[in-house]
Amino acid sequence: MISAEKIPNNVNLSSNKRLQRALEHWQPKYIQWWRDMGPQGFQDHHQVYVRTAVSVDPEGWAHFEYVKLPEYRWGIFLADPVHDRRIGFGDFFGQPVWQEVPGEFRNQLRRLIVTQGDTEPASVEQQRLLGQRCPSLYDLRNLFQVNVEEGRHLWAMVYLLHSYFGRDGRDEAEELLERQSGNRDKPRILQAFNEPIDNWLDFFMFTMFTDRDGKSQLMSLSESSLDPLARTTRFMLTEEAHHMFVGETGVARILERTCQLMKEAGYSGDVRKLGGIDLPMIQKHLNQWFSLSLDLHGSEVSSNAASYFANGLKGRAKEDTFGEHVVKDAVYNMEFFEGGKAVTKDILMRNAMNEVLRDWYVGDCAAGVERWNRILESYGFSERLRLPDRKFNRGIGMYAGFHFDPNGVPLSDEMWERRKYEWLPSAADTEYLLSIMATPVFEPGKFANYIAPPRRGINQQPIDFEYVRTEQ
Ligand code: BYC
Ligand code: FE
Ligand code: FE
Repeated sequence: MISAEKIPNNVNLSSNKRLQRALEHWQPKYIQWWRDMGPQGFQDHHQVYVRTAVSVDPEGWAHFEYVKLPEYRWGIFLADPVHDRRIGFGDFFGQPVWQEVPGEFRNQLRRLIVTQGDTEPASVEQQRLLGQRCPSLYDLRNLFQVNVEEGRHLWAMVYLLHSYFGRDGRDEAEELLERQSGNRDKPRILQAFNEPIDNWLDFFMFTMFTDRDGKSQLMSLSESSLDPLARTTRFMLTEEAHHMFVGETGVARILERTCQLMKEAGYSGDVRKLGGIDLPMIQKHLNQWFSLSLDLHGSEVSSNAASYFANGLKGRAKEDTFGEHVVKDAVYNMEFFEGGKAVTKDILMRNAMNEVLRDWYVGDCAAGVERWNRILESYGFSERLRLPDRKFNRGIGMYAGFHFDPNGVPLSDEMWERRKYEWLPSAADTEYLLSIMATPVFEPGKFANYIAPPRRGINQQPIDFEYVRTEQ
């Protein structure tokens, strides 16, 4: 009983001694990783008001309390099983879902789970220095909430690796703690997770756009025929909503403050002179994280994606809203860039599954940008934020070898080199952001000059609540 308590769970861990032992063996390594690579300077002397998942009950799955971060109770929670659940897409449509991993799909599934798992600790590593530059205690708490939950998402994937992939799975679980974001020799698997996030504008854009890739990928994995994978990702989505809330409202609050400063600065005034973040700067960071997150959806034409779909490993977001689920002969009318111009061709839909998911993702992002633009509108400004063209700044897929401006107009290499910092953050931009974030704000209810307070606090607490307490 006491032992089972070590790892909170709803998978009856205490009845599977082997698994329990394996996970308890991994746990201290995880804690060591958290101490080394997690939030710097906020390990032993701070109590953080965070929510902890304690069940999967939609009414009361979490509870709030002060904890020291290394003592957070990272647990394993799978959404409740669906009675008589059937495979929802691909070649095995209609058959019962799998409770074990079929031998023929073992490698593919392992790879998907490892790739998903790798992103979770990566993001914690990327964000480890942000606490020392926080704009408020409210934001500091939100950062740590996101961090501990990404840690829990790693636990979710490690549970699957240990439970279903034997020796290989255990080895993979170790390696998930060994790769490091941005490390030259042992980088994280996907590129966006090797980029630094050293200022809060990057953090908010990351949680808006990159956590939203988490949402789209988790939605497609939650359709999986491997039932434990579907159930664990379904529960992860519950937590993901808060991460995107942090990003969307974080940028919204910066925008609001920028609007106030624009009014104050007058028509030809300079927001930076007032210590704020100007609109072009916000747009550049949007461009950066949106394009990096488009890359996370993989190549437009992908035989990997076709095979994941055919085998029932990874479906479309909201698969049950589609009319047809086998998708054998259907085609996708795709734009290609050939000889310097756009041509469209039909390709088999199964090969276009990355693009189908990207379409869903772009729509979800566009709705968020619309909500931001309402702030500019309410202040009477005619400027608007916008998503850059999909071809802009791509490192993966068919546009990777070319250059385009945010309108999708092709550019020569030379032109790109000359102009790229009109659209992406330059070293000078980063330096400016770091300069206005150099002094952290730790006083309850106070906010850095470049960001407006939130509308309300967390868990019905007041805005000036002491979300993070320092121990003397
Ligand atoms: N960077 O057919 P292709 C989250 C590789 S975020 C580097 O295009 P595929 C979170 C690819 O591996 C969600 N390499 O790709 C957010 C392949 O390599 P090989 C994470 C890349 O396989 C915030 C080659 O290029 N979850 O949860 O169809 C905070 C060509 O492959 C990239 C998942 O990703 C890249 N961006 O699709 C915390 C779900 N893209 O075979 C957490 C699981 C591709 O030539 N992963 N490559 O060696 C997948 O479903 C797929 O692996 C991908 C790639 C969609 C990512
Ligand atoms: Fe996550
Ligand atoms: Fe997340």
